[in-house]
Amino acid sequence: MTSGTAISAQRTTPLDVAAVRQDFPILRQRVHGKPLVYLDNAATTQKPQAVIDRLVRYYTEDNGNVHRGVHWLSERATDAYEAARDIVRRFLNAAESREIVFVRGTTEAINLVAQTYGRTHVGAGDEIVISTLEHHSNIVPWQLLCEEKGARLRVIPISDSGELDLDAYQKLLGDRTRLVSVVHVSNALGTINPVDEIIRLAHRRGIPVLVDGAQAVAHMKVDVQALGCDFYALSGHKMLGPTGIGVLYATSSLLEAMPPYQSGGDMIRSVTFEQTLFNTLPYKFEAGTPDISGAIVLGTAIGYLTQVGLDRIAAHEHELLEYGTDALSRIPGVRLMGTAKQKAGILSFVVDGVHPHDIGTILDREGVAIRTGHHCCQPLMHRLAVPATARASLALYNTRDEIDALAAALGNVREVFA
Ligand code: 7TS
Repeated sequence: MTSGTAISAQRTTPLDVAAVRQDFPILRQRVHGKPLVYLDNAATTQKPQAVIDRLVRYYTEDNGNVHRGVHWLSERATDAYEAARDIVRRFLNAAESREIVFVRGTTEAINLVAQTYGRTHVGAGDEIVISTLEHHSNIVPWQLLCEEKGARLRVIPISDSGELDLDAYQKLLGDRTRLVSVVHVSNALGTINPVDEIIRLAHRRGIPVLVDGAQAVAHMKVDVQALGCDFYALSGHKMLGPTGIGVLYATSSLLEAMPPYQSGGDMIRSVTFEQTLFNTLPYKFEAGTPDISGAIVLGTAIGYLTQVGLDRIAAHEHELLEYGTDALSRIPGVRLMGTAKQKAGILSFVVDGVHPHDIGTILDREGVAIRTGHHCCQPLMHRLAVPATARASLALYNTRDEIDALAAALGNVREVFA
């Protein structure tokens, strides 16, 4: 879409969910004799046919190792791999494609920063600021680093509705703060954090900020330059792409100054037994044969998301969130967890007298897939004083009918335990 008219049409025309659903073959399945209602998108999203086809086509026509052969297939695979990097760059609006490092996922992206930037910049007595909303993958790497260095983890508290306390955040920032690392959208509660403000406040003191974008990029437009973040992490499988591929965005000045993460082939310029010179960005951080097909297919997934339009996806999911919030609030005994004003499509809840695991099992019999448990956010569960929640998480292909199916199945849960 290039014309102004087409772009404004994209903003105003609602998403055609029926057409979108046609693109996702897995959604046609029946589970236990019932139509599949897939509401576990925060764990992983389903894949459109275009993504599946591209994966098959890669191994049918394009497979070769990248950056090494002069032969046709190697060049073809290299071109597609580097084209995918540029698709990611455009998607995130990064300034340069060398700021896009392919990794396995958000977890690896955060570990990379902890092990490279973290190990060179954090020392005894220094502090790293995270928040109560973080996934374990944005807690444990910092905890390990702090243990190694004698540094301290500081945690931004939240309100009962699941919003960050920005006054407390400002007070946490000090001369010893070396990094702020916060989630963009909470996977457990759906809270959309004011990351622009968080970054602005950190940058006033010259502190870099990492944003965990795992739950944001498939649901809203993200512009890393507009945000001004220093690092942004994402997972391909949560944005219609395959598992095993993800991205670390970092500004080129930071990446240049960081030591390599893993070492071996592809990340070197020259090796002697005495000395190794590292490759240029981003290859310095991509040791070994990467997930070539994963990166290429992630490019296809991004193309799909962009074509449908992230503004339309966000509007559709917001409408469903409101519909679902209303539907669940009417069910006696259901208590919604996380009622932030700015929320993405996540409905986390508990049901009086029923363990979340039992909710999940009963819903599964109705064909409704949700996740139950602590969602890899045990400190957050502790703060909310619940051991676990049941969580329905939305994506572009979900419908009001599916929310109705969730609400009806939840009615059964209470009958079973009445
Ligand atoms: N950060 C957030 C906010 C996440 O939601 C997840 C995965 C991760 C990081 C880790 O991503 P990975 O792709 O490296 O594993 N969240 C979930 C979830 O909510 N249910 O299953 C995985």
